[in-house]
Parts: sequence; structure tokens; C-alpha cells
Amino acid sequence: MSKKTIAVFSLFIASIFVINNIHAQDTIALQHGAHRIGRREDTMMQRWRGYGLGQFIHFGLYSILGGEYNGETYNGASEWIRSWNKLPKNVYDSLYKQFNPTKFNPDEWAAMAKQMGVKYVTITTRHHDGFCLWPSKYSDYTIVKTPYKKDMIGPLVKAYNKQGIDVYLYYSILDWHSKDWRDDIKTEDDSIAFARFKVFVKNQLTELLTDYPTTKGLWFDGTWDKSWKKNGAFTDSLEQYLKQLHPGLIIGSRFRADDLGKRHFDSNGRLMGDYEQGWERKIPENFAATHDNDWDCVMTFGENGWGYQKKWLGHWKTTDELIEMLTKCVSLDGNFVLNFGPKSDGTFRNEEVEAAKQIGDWMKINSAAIYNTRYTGWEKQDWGYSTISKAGKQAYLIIFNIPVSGKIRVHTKPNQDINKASFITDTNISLPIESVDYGYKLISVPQQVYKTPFVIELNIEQSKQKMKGQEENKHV
Ligand code: EAT
Repeated sequence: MSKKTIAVFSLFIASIFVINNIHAQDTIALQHGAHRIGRREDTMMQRWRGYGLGQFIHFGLYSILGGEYNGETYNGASEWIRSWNKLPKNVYDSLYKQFNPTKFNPDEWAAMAKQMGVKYVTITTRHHDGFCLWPSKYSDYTIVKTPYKKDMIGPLVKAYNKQGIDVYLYYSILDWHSKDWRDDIKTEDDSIAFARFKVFVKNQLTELLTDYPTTKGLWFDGTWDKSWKKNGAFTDSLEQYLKQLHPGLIIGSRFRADDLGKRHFDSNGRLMGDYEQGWERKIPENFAATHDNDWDCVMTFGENGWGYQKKWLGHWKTTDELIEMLTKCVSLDGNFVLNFGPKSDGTFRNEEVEAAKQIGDWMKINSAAIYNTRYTGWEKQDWGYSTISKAGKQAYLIIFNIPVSGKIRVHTKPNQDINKASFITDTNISLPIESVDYGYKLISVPQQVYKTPFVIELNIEQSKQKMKGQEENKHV
């Protein structure tokens, strides 16, 4: 062979090698990556998917301070106040001696949630400070050491379940109290201590699921540190253990790491966990951004801060804004979970009580558009958001922006006809529908001032034929 032939041949071999290598990189061999492709489809997960609206509760020692110390206001999130350099750590760590939510009435909490229309609640059993709201036998830093003495989680689970609301337990892996917790594992000592911490976590989680057997899922937090990321194998085996212990259990993507320490999505880009839990106060812009996964969005009334804050800093979301966020989430196949930060006496601040009531009043009329509905597959349209029933027979237009013409321009899928349109408040009265060019429908509503977002229900018929003009986009 001439030198030239050898060179060309080598290049050929090299190029095959490169191509093969690209494919090999597409799928990294993982023992602790995603164990499922696509959505989880069992009954429990379908129930989760149908919730639409949830409640989050942040309650703990930080609720006593309410974001203030010594007359000064902490600018960070109130449940993070322990990390404020103006607050001596021993002051925070002694707060448990005053923790006494004497006005805590689990039935009242559950009644408020029920009235608001929430289908599930997530409650902090142990936030980053390590303080446990249940009498854990594995910790010396629990509610039994406080003047209150009694368990809060058990009565809460019971009261919410009595109202038909599912309970999820929030649990932080990050733990400022445990001597064994580490943010990284650098030495042999670190790894010995963290090994003890892992046993502690497993014991506590087992205890929670055993003591509160109606728990539907665990909402994990504080899993972003290197110590946890270096323990992908452990996180995977713990998740599998918890699911065997508690069949149907739902755990989001914030829990574990893969072999290489990747979180949420494994090193091959596949979602780990039962739903994407990445959106803290963030809502994806469009359906593509959800990657067709289940997801939830946890939201605060304020701009930041989850625990009780005496002073509201910055913008405070109005009920209509929250309803818009709720409908946007549901229209993109996600659940919307609104956070509450009760005061240390165990009661809710008036603003939260009032907002819960207003959301509940709206839900009483419009919840058919929220519960057990899903993404319509339509593009986002100017008037607001849309959802569709599971069977695809009813679609809901949740209207936020009404055109001055009073004609709401709707674009369905090509094979969907609208048989009937009516206000959800009165489905006996049909609103006029006109078919216009390019498959649009104009639905006429009275030209008046609408004070709240409202819902139009559509009866959808799947047609075989495409509507004239809709099937093609001719350029002339
Ligand atoms: O304290 C918040 C709250 O519990 C929320 C659901 N998650 C916690 C949290 N800790 C963070 C640390 C860094 C960045 C964002 C955080 N959110």
C-alpha cells in the first residue's frame, strides 16, 4: 500500500471510530440512572396528575422569629435566618424551648385547605435546621422537647385525610443540626460520619412511613450538596427501599443522584424520580419545556421566603395572579402548589386566610377546568389558557384577556370540532360559535366588564375530516 492509501484508509477507520464513539456517548452505561422511560402510569401517579392544586406548609422554629431578630429584618428567606451572621447560632438553636403552637388546630387547617380546593398538602416534617415536627426516636431535636410536647404530623395527616386531602411529607437531607451531616466528603472521618448520617436518614424515613401509613409521597429538599451527589448508589437503593416499604409512594426528581452525581436528569438526560421537581417558583414557558414529564411548581405568596415572615418584603401576589399561575401550570400538565407559612402560635396570617378563601370561591365555580384535566395540545392563545378532560370531550378556556370585540378566537387541533360553547356557570345557555378561515372559531361573549378570570366549557367532537383551510398552509 502506498503512503497515500494508508493515510486515506487510516482516516476512514478513524472516522468510523469517531462515529461509533458519538453513539457510545449517547448512552452512558449507568447502574443508578433513570429506571423508567416516559411517565409513570399506575393508579397513584394518575391520581397525583389529577390533583391540579396543592398546598405547601412551612412550619418550624423559624416561624417564631418571622424573619426578624433584635428589631432587624433579615433580607433572605425567613426559614434560612439561622444562616444570618447577625443572629447568634445558639439563639436559634435554643428556639425550641419556646416552640409552643397552642392554637394549632389541625381540623381548622384541613378545613381551610378543603375550602380552598386543594387535593394534596406537603408539610415540612424537618427543614434544614434539623428540627423534627414529629416525635422521632432517632433525634434529640424534636417537638417532644418543646413546651408543646405533642406530635403535630399525626394529627395533621388525620385531619387532612378526613377531608379527603392526600398528605406528602417534606424532608430536608441538608441538616444543620446533625453532627454527622457533611456538605462534602473529603476525609475518612467525613465518610464515617456521613455513613452514620445515611443510617439516620433511612431510619427517620422508615419511621415517617410507618407511623403515618397514609402518606402518599415524600418531597425532598437539600439534596444538592456534594456529599449527597457522591452517594448516587445509596440514594438509588434508598429510593427503591422506600418504594418497596410503601407501594405507590411518589418521590420527585430532587431526591437522588446517578452514578456520576447528576441530579434530576441522569447522565443520559432521562428524568430520575416520578415527576420533575425542578421548578421552585418557576413555571415552564411552554409545553416543550416540560419535556412531556409530570411536574409540579411550588409557589410562595411573596417573592422569596417560605416560613412565616412578619413583614412582607417586595411584591405580594394577588389572588388573580395566583389563579393565573395555577391555570398556566395545569394547562401545561403540571400541579400548582401554593405555600403557607403559619405563625408560631399555629394560626395562619389573615392575608393567607383571605387568599385561600378567594381561591376556594373561584375553585368552587371553575374546578372542572382544573381537576383531572390535562394539556390540550393547542398552542398558547391570546385569551388565556386551555385544559381538556381526560376523555377529551370537554375543553376549558380559562379567560384572562378578553378582546374588546367580545369574540374569543380559538384554535383547536385540526380533527377537533366544537359542538357547543357555554359559560361553565351555565351550560344550558350556548354561546354563539362561528367558524372562520384557517380553522379558527369565534366564540362570542357579552361585552361587559369581567372582574375575575372565567371559564368557557367547550364540547369537543373528534372529527375524521380536517376543517377546510386548516390542513394546509399554502403559499401563493
Ligand atoms: O427553604 C427553601 C424552601 O424550603 C424551598 C421549598 N426549598 C428550600 C430551599 N433551600 C435553598 C437553598 C438554595 C437555593 C434555593 C433553596 N430553596
